[in-house]
Amino acid sequence: FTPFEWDDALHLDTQLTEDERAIRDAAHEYCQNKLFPRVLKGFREETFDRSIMSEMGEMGFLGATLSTHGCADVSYVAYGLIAREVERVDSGYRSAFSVQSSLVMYPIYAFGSEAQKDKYLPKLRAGEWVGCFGLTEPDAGSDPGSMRTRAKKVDGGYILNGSKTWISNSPIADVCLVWAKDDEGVIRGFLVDRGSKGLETPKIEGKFSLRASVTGMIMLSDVFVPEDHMLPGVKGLRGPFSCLNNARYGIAWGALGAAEFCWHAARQYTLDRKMFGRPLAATQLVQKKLADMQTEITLGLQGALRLGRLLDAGEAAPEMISLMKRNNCGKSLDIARLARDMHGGNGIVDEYHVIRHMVNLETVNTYEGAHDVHALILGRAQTGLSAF
Ligand code: TGC
Ligand code: FAD
Repeated sequence: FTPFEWDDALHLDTQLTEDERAIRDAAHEYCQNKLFPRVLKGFREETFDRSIMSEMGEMGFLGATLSTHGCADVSYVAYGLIAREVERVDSGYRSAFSVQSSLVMYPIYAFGSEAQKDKYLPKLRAGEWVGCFGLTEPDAGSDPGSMRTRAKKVDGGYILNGSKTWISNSPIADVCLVWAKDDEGVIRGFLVDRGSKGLETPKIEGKFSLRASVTGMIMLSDVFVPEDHMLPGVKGLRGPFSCLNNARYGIAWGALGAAEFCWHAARQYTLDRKMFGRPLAATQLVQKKLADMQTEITLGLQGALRLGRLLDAGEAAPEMISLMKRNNCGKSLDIARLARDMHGGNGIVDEYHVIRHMVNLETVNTYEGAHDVHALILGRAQTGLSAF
């Protein structure tokens, strides 16, 4: 037998290619040296430092799986490893990375015209422009098919009316990808540029979760969008869901980054903290909690890696993504709650970071398909019965 590595129990490291390890290490260094020092201020003041987008662009993170317009053309596994490193610092920073890459750049790449790709992809890749993805509405969350936002055909384009809510980055976005129903009731994607008359993107204040990410609404009041701003290559819910597949996959890795931070912090804290004359880590209850964290994280990472390899081979199904997104978010949230408890009173202080991860993971467990909604997707896939 080889010696046991407590923090890489099933040797994830040796299952990666040399390129993937190099990308992970570069991402780790950037995230720890550049992102981590800013997160307390961002979270306390509920602000997102816009320059993070440009830095991620410089690092080649944005749209990294795409193969055109200067994008890095890395594997899905490498994309997942970046998400894990970013979310090890904060789920809100990973949100910024996911939205730009999977929810804005990917649909332009997959469904956009050549002119749309040429106009948007280079600027989004560089982080020079920020994009946002408007699907959710005040009365259409888990059921986006019931959206009310409308795109009425007029001479030379469309008039958009409606409102989107809970939109990551909308207050700072240069372009909003808005999903709306046309005159036939078919969902289409529209690229709405900042400055369009009738467009407003107010910030949502008072979040207790994901405070280092800016979230807002998209209000559309008779906004004229030229014909060539509609994504020509996709119709129906398949459009937004195709983007969500990629983002949900990244979250399956990312959530585990946050969980790993919490696990390592709980281990160190209970090794250092003495109570009843011995380290907390010398107690059976604490060791059981650490063993549970280690087990779930190890299994979750293996699942995420397997899914990434299937995506890279073009052999993944959306239900696989639901399974891993649901499992890894739910397990990471449990781990963060345990870590918070193991820190005792200190666990509620932001300088120990575990409570920030804990409250962030409440959002991560809800967005991109709530935990129970993914259970219903899996339930439908194995029974043939829709229970939504
Ligand atoms: P359903 O009948 O299942 O499907 C309608 C059409 O869509 C197609 N489709 C998919 N295509 C590709 N990938 C997928 N994962 C797909 N899922 C469905 C399907 O084939 C069908 O196509 P067609 O051509 O036959 O019409 O639709 P439904 O209305 O019954 O859907 C139910 C349900 C629950 C599965 C779905 O609505 C759902 O997933 N709800 C969750 C909503 C959600 O995830 N919202 C996310 C908003 S964006 C966000 O949260 C960003 S946070 C970003 C961040 O900050 O990181
Ligand atoms: P609801 O759909 O009202 O669900 C409430 C509860 O009911 C959940 O627990 C759900 O699991 C449960 N539920 C729903 N339907 C059923 C059912 N049939 N059976 C049993 N239980 C059910 N959206 C975007 O479009 N773009 C973004 O960039 C974006 N960013 C976000 C950022 C943040 C910080 C947050 C919090 C959300 C964001 N969202 C975004 C929205 C997110 O995707 C939605 O919040 C999510 O899809 C859930 O919708 P809802 O909030 O309307 O909850």
